[in-house]
Amino acid sequence: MNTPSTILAAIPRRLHLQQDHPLAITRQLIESRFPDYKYHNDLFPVVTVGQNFDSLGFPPDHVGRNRTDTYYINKETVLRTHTSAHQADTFRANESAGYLISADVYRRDAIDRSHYPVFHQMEGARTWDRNDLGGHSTLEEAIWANVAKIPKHPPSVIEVEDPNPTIHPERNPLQATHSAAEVEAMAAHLKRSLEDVVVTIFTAARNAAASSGTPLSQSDSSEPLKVRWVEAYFPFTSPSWELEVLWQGDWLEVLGCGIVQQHILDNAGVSNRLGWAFGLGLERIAMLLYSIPDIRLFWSTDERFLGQFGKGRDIKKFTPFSKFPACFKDVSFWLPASAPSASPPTQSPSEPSTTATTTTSPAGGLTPTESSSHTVPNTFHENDVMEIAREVCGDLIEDVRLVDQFEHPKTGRKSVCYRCNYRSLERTLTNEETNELHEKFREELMGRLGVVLR
Ligand code: FA5
Ligand code: MG
Repeated sequence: MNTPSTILAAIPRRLHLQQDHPLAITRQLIESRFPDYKYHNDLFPVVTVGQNFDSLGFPPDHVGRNRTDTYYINKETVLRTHTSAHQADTFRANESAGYLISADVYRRDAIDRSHYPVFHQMEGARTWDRNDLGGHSTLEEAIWANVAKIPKHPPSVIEVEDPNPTIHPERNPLQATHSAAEVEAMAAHLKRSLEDVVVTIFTAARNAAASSGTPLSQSDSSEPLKVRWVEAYFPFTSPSWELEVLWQGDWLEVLGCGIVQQHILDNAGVSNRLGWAFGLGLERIAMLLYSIPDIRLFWSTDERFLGQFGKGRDIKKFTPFSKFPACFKDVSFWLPASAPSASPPTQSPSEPSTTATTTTSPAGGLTPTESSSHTVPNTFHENDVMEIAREVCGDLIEDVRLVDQFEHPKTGRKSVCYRCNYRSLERTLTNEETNELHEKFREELMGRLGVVLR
C-alpha cells in the first residue's frame, strides 16, 4: 500500500460526471462525435495488476509497474494508471462494435501546472467482426465503407501531416494475424475519427477565444488547424501512433492510439474481432478548449471557477480570477548514502512528449497531512518528494522542480536542491502560512525519506 488518504479522497469526486464541470462538458463534446458507441463512465478505479498491466502485455519489468510510479492498494490491486485497464473486460462483454470509457486515472508524478496525480482519460475502441462483413466481400471493403461515413474536413479547416508509412517493419510492425490492407483501412478509420474530434474541439476553442475579445495566436478561423501523426509505441497496440496539435506555437500531444494487439481480443474470447483503440487526456483538451492555465483548477469547488462553465451557455474562454503572488522556497538535502542520483519523474505507461504550456495561474484548499509513520525507503525517487509536497501542501503548491544537483568530490555523497513555488489559486498566502508549510515539508522529507537537510 503506497496510496495516501489525500489520493483516496479524490475517488468520490468523479469530476467527469459533475454537471457543468469543464471535464464533463469536454467528455460530452467528444462523445457527440461517436453517437453509435457505448459509453462507460462509471467504472471503479481500483483494478487488478492483471487488468492494468498483464492483460495488456506489459512486460514484468516495465517501469510503469514500479511503486514509484503507480499507487498500489495491495500487492495485486492498484488505482488504474490509464483507462486501457478496462480494455480486456469491455472487449469480453462484446456489447457494441465501438465504446468510449471516461474515468479518473492515478499516477505518481511531477508537480507543475499541467501534472496532477489524478487526471481523467477517455479510451475509445472500434472493432469489426471477420464473420460479419455486412454484405461486403472483404473485411477491408467493409471497413472502408465505414470510413466513408466519417466527416472528412478539407485542408482549409485542418492540415494533417502524416509523413510515415502506416506500417513500418521495424518501427511500427504489422501483426501476424492482420493483412496490410486491413490495417490500412482500420488506420484510415481511426485517424479520420480522431481528426474529426480535434476539429470539433479546436473549432470550439477558437470560437471561445475569438468571442472573448482576446484571440489567441492561430485562432484566426481563416487559418487551418495543424496536426501531425507521429509513430509511437504501446505494449498493447501495433502499429501505434500519437496525435499532436500545433497550439500557440507548440506541438502538443493529445492522444495515443493504435491497432489492438490481437492477443487481447483472443484472450477476451472475441478472436473473430479486430480493431483500433485510443486514449486521450481530458484535462489536456479541456485546458485548450477553455484556456485553463492550471490543472489544479479542475479540483476547485470555488464558484468563481465552476460558475464559468456550461449552464446551457456556449463555450467561452475561462477568465482567471486575480493572480495571487507566488512564494519560492528552496529545500536542499543529502541523499541517503546508498541512493542513486535523483531519478527524474517517470510516467506510466509513457511520457507525453510535450505538455500544455500555460501562462497565468489562479483553487483548492489545504488537504490533511498524512501521519508520518512511514518506514524510510532505501532508494530515493523524485516522485516521493512530489507526493510529500502534495500531502503537506495540498493545492497550495504550484510547482516543485529540481534546480541543482551536486556530488561531493571526496565523499561521493549526493545533494539535491528543489525549488518550491507556493501559490494559492484563490487567495494570497500569508508569510507565516508559507513558512509553516515549508517547515512541515522539510520535516516530512527528513522523517520519511531519511534524507539529511542542509
Ligand atoms: C496511455 O495512457 C495509453 N493507455 C493510451 C492508449 C490507449 C494508447 C489505447 C493506445 C491505445 P499515455 O500515458 O501517453 O498513454 O497517456 C495518454 C494521454 O493522456 C496523453 O496523450 C495525454 O493527453 C494524457 N496524459 C498523460 N499523462 C498526463 C498527465 N500527467 N496529466 C494530464 N494528462 C496526461
Ligand atoms: Mg504519451
